[in-house]
Amino acid sequence: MSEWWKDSVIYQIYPRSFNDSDGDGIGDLQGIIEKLDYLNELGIDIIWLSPVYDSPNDDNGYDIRNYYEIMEEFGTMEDFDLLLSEVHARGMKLIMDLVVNHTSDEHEWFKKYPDHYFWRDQPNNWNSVFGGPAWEYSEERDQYYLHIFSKKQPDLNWENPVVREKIYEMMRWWLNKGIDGFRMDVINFISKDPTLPDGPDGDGSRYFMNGPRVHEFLREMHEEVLQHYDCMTVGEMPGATPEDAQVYTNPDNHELDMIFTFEHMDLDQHSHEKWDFKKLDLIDLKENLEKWQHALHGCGWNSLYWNNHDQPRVVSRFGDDGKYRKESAMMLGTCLHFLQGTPYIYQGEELGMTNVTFDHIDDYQDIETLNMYEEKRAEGISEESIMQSIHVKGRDNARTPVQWSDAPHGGFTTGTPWLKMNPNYHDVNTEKERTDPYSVFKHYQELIKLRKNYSLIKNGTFELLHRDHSEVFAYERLIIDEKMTVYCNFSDSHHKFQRPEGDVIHSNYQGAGDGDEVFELRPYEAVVFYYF
Ligand code: TEU
Repeated sequence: MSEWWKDSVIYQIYPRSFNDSDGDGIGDLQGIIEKLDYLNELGIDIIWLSPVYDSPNDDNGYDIRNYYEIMEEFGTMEDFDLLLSEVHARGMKLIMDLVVNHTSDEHEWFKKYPDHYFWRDQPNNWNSVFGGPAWEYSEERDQYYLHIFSKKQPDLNWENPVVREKIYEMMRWWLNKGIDGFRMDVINFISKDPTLPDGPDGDGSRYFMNGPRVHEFLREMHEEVLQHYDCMTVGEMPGATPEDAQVYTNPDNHELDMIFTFEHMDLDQHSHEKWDFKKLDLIDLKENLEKWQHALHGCGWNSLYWNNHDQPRVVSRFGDDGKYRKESAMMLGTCLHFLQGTPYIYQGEELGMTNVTFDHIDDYQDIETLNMYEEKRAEGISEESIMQSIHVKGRDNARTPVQWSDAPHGGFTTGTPWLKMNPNYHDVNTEKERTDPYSVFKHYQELIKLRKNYSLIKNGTFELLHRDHSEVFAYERLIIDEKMTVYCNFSDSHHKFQRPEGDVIHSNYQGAGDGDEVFELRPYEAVVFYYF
């Protein structure tokens, strides 16, 4: 089967915040259908849909109550079928989120089958990702159950073959409908050390990340399900190293097509504590991406992303969301899209959408943010300092609704949005972006086209240039007698370099690369030279 995902650009939709068709303030499937022509115009190939299954929404759909039903607020199964056929009619593909490390505690399996989960008389010392212990006491059973995420997300016990078969059956059911693959939520957490030992300082990750049977389970899933379909898979994998990724994504191993690493997302924080942030050192980022480019070249496959529904907006994070918002949003796009791998665009990234700074905790909705707030307040940490962390790192930064126009609520809804809009929607919205000749949207359109015109981007080797430069990320892509040189200025300073060979094929500035011997990079300028 052809590896079509290697030639594709993927667009992630977080349905709750994408487009609301019925005025209840929550995005829905009909809302997505209304915007398929927009996505087609952008030029993307594949849509990744964050969970749309029936859910009590403790974690916005990542807590699934029924894998075979659509969440009421999002529509019906008929709406889903229509969405799928409309996506296919436009020559695009659709992949679904597969959340099978855990279910909702309201899933019928949790009520009926204790052996599908982890129950113990005594909990171990693990902490949950969303704060507090990873074990919840049930009076009914007089036992504790394991939940690595919220207490409404009990972990499934993959040691039980019945659980695995039920999951495979559900995957077949969706693939038989014609979907084109899965993004697999924390899929490297599915195999736990069955003795569930205590971890250092309550950190159990060494006993559940990349656990003892994870490769066996994924190979079984491939054999039982995936190999029978022309589909793609991407595994979300916190804590996966390049060496792990080589095993997961090497086609000879029959596991997954690619994974999401977290390494480059964790560079602006101290240790594993996401709220303990520090300024990104660009050299760390360059060396990290270099490591991944080299590790998977010729033996696996990278996914390329700056953004998703869990991460702050990249233009605010690694760019400049003030004076150079447009320039830096474009530069970041260029920097990522010329690497080897499959690029992911998260909704609104193509507009240069930014983080938000709501003043009050009541304006936030995310469980991780709200739990952290409570915990830190109880520890006596100041309101001001907690709010600052939320402004920098909170997941709701990515979840404010997509800004379609200058109309009330950015044209997202005629009702009241479930999460407040970013107030900058008057300046940043799709209508403006599509008419403005200098726009982030048009820049992304071009990036997507360039990948299709130059196979070097897909196949070439990667060489980091100017390794020790702390403000410029430059690299070369090479194959036989073709070469691309990419220069990206991550600062508002001017920098001069010797001009590489070739013609300028892409930039975010007029007159980029001008000069015989030497050329200048202006603030947040990106320029790509092509030589053959
Ligand atoms: O995220 C997994 C994950 O590790 C995140 O919790 C991440 O550490 C955190 O968001 C950083 O702030 C996946 C989903 O993408 C996320 O939305 C879910 O909340 C989580 O799994 C549980 O399903």
